[in-house]
Amino acid sequence: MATQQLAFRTCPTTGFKVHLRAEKLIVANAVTAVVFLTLGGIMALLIALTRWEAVHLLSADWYYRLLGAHGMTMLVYWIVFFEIAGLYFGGAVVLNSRLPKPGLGWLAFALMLTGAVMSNVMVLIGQATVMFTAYVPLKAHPLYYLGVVLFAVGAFIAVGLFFASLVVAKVEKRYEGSLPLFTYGLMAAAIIAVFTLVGGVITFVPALLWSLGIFKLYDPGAYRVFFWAFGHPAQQVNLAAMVAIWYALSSLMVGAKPVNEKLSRVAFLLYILFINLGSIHHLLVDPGLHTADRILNTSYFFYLAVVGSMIHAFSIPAGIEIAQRAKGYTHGIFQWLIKAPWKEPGFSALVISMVLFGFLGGVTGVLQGTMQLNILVHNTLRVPAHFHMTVVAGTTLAFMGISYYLIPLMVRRNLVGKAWASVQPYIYGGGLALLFFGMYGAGSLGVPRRTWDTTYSQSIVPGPVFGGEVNIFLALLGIGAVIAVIGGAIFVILMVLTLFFGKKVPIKA
Ligand code: HEM
Ligand SMILES: [Cu+2]
Repeated sequence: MATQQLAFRTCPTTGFKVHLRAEKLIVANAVTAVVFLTLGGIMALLIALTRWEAVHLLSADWYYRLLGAHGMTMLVYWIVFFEIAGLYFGGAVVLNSRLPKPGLGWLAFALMLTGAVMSNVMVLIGQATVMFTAYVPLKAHPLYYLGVVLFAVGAFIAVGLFFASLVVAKVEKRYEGSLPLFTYGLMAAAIIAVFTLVGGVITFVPALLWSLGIFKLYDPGAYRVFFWAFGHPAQQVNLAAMVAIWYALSSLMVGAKPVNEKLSRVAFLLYILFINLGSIHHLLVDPGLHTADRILNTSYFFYLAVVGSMIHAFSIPAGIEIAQRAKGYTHGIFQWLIKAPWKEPGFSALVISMVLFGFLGGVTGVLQGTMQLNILVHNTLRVPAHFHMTVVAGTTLAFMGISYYLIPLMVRRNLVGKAWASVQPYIYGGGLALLFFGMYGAGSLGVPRRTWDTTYSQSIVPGPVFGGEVNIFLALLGIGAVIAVIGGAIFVILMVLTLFFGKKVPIKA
């Protein structure tokens, strides 16, 4: 039968029945994600080389434009396009089922792409220099907000399609028992995505009307509350998707099983139930909220979600250890670890992602999320230090790790440049760790984030504000960024080479 008439093919590697119309959507979303990752990476390099005082590359105008564009391109466009690809994969392919109404998937894709391009163009032409958070009263061109809203609506449709695919798989009896843990984790991410996207619309529609002049006032305090109803859970979508991928990679790489699958599922449930409580950690310096709310929330309640992460943090390494020991690597305490497949990019990406996320991202997040410390470090470089360990070293690296397996499967070509792939996570992770220490050190000395002029050479503050030691940290930031960008570029190049030149895998019905 000709390829066009086939509805499904059988994947020769995994045995999955792959719905071909879902496959096309997965490839389109994943490729678009990688394009945004590339753009975001170029912007990252330019802004990092500006923060490195000795280089101080960009003009102030371009630094602020690219800062905002980098934040949106990476944290929203790269991540969400990839997640949508992942949702279609987890909802249709992993369940040996189909994606209902693929046409809606293309509508979602078109809305998301239009929105992303529209908002980024507005930033690049200098009509929306509002940075990632677009805090009111900073005002952007109406098309910027419209772009963000279109993107959110598109993503909403895609998430709806994922839920529909779960229903179809259940009704058509494509799997037995409960959902596989990977898909279950993605479902948790998708549930969180629903209220995230609603939050996005509540934030940005009024901003659009305000920018159009229809609303005369948009209260900055209210905006911040709305914004973080979107911005905080958005990170938990990434968190849940990342953890789902951790489980998938640990199983793919060494055949690990969760030690107690029910407990792992409960941990995902904790995310859904309690993650929103964490939103207040973004508002700790806001005068509008009562101190009691802020302290009670961030010093007590939000740990309930942290408990979820702690469960995964013990469960996954334990699963790996058990699987390795079962293979006979029982000598001493660490033979199981030494004999792990360190050259397999999926494994190294998994471990580096877990270590950097947990020890640097998680720990700094829990610390800086307390009222007392937050008052000191708010708006310093310690904040981006923290979140580059969560969404970059954690989520982005995990996404890269699974891409080495998922993208070749979906484009039906063999991965090109395996040797490069096996060093890539180390380069990317190593660069990011340096970036972290640079940002963290400078931030601890009080250097603000989001400033072009660290030396205050142009400001009314007389004399140097910081001692020379901050320059060491800012240099570390710059050097780490260069290394991380090289690591990111290797990933992108391998994906592009695979897409165009990878050895073709013949299609089987
Ligand atoms: C090679 C990788 C990367 C490097 C070197 C890098 C570097 C930087 C630098 C230097 C800043 C500016 C800090 C400041 O001056 O305030 C920044 C901001 C930011 N980055 Fe990255 N970054 C990278 C990847 C990513 C990724 C993958 C994401 C998201 C998934 C991300 C999300 C953000 C966000 C949200 C901001 C804040 C934007 C704002 O303040 O408006 N970055 N990054
Ligand atoms: Cu948050």
